[in-house]
Amino acid sequence: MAEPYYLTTAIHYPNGRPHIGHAYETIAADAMARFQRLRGRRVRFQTGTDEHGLKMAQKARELGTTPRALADDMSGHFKALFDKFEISYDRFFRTSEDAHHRASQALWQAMEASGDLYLDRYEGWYSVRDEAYYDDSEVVTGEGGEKLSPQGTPLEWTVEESWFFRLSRYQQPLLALYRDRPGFIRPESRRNEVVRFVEGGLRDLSVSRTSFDWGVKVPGAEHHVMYVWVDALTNYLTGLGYPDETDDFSTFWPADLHLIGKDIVRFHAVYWPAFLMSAGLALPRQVFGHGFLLNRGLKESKSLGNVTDPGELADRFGVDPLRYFLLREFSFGQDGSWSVEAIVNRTNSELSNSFGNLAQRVLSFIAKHCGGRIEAEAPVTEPDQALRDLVHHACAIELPEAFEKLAFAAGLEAWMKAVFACNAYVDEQAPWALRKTDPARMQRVLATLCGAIRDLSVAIAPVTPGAAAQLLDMLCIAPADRSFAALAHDPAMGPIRVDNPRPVFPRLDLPAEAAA
Ligand code: ME8
Repeated sequence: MAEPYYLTTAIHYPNGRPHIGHAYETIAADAMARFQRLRGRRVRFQTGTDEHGLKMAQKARELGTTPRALADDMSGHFKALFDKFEISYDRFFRTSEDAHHRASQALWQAMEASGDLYLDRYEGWYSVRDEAYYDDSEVVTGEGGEKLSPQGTPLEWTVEESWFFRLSRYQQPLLALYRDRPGFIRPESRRNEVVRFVEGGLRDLSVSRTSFDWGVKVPGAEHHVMYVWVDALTNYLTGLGYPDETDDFSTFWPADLHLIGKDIVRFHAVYWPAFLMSAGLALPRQVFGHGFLLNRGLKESKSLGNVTDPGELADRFGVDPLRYFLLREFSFGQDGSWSVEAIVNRTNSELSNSFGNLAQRVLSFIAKHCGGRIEAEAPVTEPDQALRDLVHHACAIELPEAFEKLAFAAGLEAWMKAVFACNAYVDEQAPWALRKTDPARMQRVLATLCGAIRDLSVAIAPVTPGAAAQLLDMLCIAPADRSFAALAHDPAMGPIRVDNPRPVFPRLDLPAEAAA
């Protein structure tokens, strides 16, 4: 039985349309999900929308609609975007689903049964934008004297009756967790931040609100709704059928990976494991906090007029090039700055001119001059073997090792080096010239290249699924042979057939506004 692998993205606030940061995170998670499937694992991949809380309630009021109508509308935009980007989720989760209310209440009751919930009064700062509480020590004073969070979001002084979670009890268990499982929080810099935060002491956490009702009702105290992060985090359990003892739950919990942005690491690496310990549930294996995307170095915002619709970028540049760009250009744990020039340059130099051109030249030559068939009988020479070894090492070893650590850019760099090596081999072996002088050797060279293109296509499939599938179709590779295990078995490939070759990575033009 294949080893299970459960990964999740954050669930996104549908208080507006999706932005490029949402696309970035979900594309990375999708690449990981596809990668694990190609490694033979039984993958469960969940994404979705986080629909409760004050932020949603306020936005709906501002728009003169209800939170539910806003969530229905915007959640649809997220789903449509993810479908456009070929996100292979198994479950698109919405926290307004009835089953989720029941699951959140079950988790609550489990924490209550452990003696970790008590009723008191909350007095302190709250940021609606972050849906987060801040300690006095974290508050910053703005230029006009206004109180701000460390992220610069506005704070309101909040006083209300509230249920509290005994987070303070979990300081030592959490520190032990970080110590005993050093891979629990990644990358290292985020782990260090969390350890410092927890070492500084933990205060009990306010986990319910009474001033609005758009949320999950607290069992037995129905004028309270749960703090939105309590129900939001529970989504990872509800999607598997919790609290029922389902097969999905026993197969896939604990999650292998929660993939999230750096701004919400505290919720996933401090609150979430504490809730789970309290409820007696197993802890996820890893929380990875990726970096933020900036638009030419700036945060996107309505006031700057630089908000980009990721769907529009996909229409202009193509889904596969955009996915490749986002994972290749930036080191995944760190922030990155993108621009249309960078997308065009990266696509043209690596996908169009290098990989796409290699595949197109080789496959169309075989179609045109060899009747679409190759039976390489000439012996394998040293340069052929060297190329095979290099490509195989990059595709079957270096890229997988890097992807396993979410080092997508490093994995793709190894892949790109193999593409360059193929192009150098074409130049050196000059198969087009061999057609007249040594046709048997020509067949061997073309066969070597087809084997390389097959390996390169399988390895890149998690990142550019559409183009990779087209190339593998053109090479007539059976679906069962499109996996990392197949690469290990057959570095040479048997008789080769090429069907209907066509370019898969057209060159992009710099858009007029960028060229200007
Ligand atoms: O935080 N670049 O939702 P969200 C990269 N509902 N990633 C970014 C980004 C950017 N510019 N901006 C945001 C929430 N993100 C909660 C999560 S999970 C139980 C609840 C990332 O819509 C952000 O870090 O504000 C988060 O991982 C995800 O997008 C959703 O952000």
